[in-house]
Amino acid sequence: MTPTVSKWCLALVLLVAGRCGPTLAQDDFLYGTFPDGFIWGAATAAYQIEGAWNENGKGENIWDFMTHAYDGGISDNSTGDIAADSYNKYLDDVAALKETGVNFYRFSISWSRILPTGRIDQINQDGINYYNNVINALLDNGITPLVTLYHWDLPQPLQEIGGWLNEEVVDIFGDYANLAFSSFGDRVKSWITFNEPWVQSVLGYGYGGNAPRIVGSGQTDYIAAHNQIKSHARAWHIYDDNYRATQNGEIGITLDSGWSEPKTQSAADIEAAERNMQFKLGWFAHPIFSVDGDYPPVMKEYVARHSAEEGFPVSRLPEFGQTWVDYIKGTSDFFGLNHYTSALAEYSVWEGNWTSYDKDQDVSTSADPSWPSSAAPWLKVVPWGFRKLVNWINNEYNGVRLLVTENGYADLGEINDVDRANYYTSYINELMKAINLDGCNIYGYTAWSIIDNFEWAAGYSQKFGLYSVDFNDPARPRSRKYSAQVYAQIIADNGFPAPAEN
Ligand code: GBH
Repeated sequence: MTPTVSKWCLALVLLVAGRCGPTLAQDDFLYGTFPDGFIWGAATAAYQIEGAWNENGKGENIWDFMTHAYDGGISDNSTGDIAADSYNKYLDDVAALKETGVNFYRFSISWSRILPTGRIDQINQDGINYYNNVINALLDNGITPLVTLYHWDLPQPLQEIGGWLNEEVVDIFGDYANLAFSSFGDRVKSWITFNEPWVQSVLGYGYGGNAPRIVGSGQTDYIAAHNQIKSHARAWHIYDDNYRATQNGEIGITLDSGWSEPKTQSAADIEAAERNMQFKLGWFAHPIFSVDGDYPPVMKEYVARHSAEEGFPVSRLPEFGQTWVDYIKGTSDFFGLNHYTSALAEYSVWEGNWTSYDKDQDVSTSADPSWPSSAAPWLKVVPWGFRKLVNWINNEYNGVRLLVTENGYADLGEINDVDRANYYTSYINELMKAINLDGCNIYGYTAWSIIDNFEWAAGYSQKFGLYSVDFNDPARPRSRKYSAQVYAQIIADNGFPAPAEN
């Protein structure tokens, strides 16, 4: 017996040393596979792909309105009027997904397509039919639908009553969610309420680069976020109360976050990086995923102090009150994470008598000049930041079940997209380290995006697709890129098995 036992012990020691030991440097590639049952997907969003902006009863939304304005605010003056024409060509998208071998497809419903005014009293049956067709085509091809209710495309009539600044929209969103659950929930078992409420709040209602282009950083962004968090909780409770028992699905939220690395090892920079994480991710995650609920204490403290210094009678950060804190806490069955890049964070006091979300943090962020860039200036390639981020989330929110709902790379549209393929390989490898070496509770990964699409304020100037779309051809043909082959191989292998020794 003894020799057998020691042989196993030795094997175990070697295994542990080889995997966790100091021999694995930060950027070293790790061979291995993901746990059995790990799920793989690819994503899109309605406004970015569908086109058909006013066809068959669809109403106008805030992106239609913004891009049609005299100064539409899009870098190449484009719109999503036609985009990839997925309203007509969704079967091509399903074929691409099938060829890639994904388990699931994450797409969003255009609120205005099924409720042209945003409100429940006028249902557009053609819109319902369209999503039924998409869902049924996916299921026929063995692909599970993962549906986002809100990916930034608020119906314009709701903007006219203030959009996310108006608390009435909380119940109106609840009605929309209810319609989606009752129409599609017999087949859709995974729901995401909001995609990246940070972006909707900070860019849409703070700095104003995204629709609805409201400028009021440090004020209106906080209010827009507040009402989106309440709306999320409202939809979760509607599902939990009325659908969960019969439909047996799950419902969560998708939050975006980069990783904030301290610029130096000074205590001030280490604290600044942590504070930056709490202001970005904690702002939305703490109310929903923490034990106590509510906004992060450090965020409440900093916004209150800055508000007082600026002469505001009360903090610019709204308060939930205990009833809402309790109503919001615990309202996500999984943690959806969108991640692309990292930043260096340092302590920095912003002088001046104006309000801003960034100023409230006493932090400045920058990119390390050694980090490779992409065609999107904000997107630097920092694979190790992904591993640190998911570890931070795992620690902060008690091993929460995490699904990566977006990750991807921008270029100018090459078919032989080696940089994108390398990005996917290195980022997915870091994710595997977080699971296999660090024990993070992560059950799936989603590539952004299956096809090239309308990249918001960057229009069609930046491409994220695994498949290219020819936007100059009315037929919008799709072609497979090199990265799609690489991603398909990772999926087929469930990771990166060591090459056979011979
Ligand atoms: C995601 O946002 C979106 O969910 C998706 O729709 C989008 O296509 C994809 O990423 C790729 O961008 O130009 O300096 O103002 C990711 C988070 C936050 C990244 C806003 C771009 C703009 C930075 N995004 N950020 S800046």
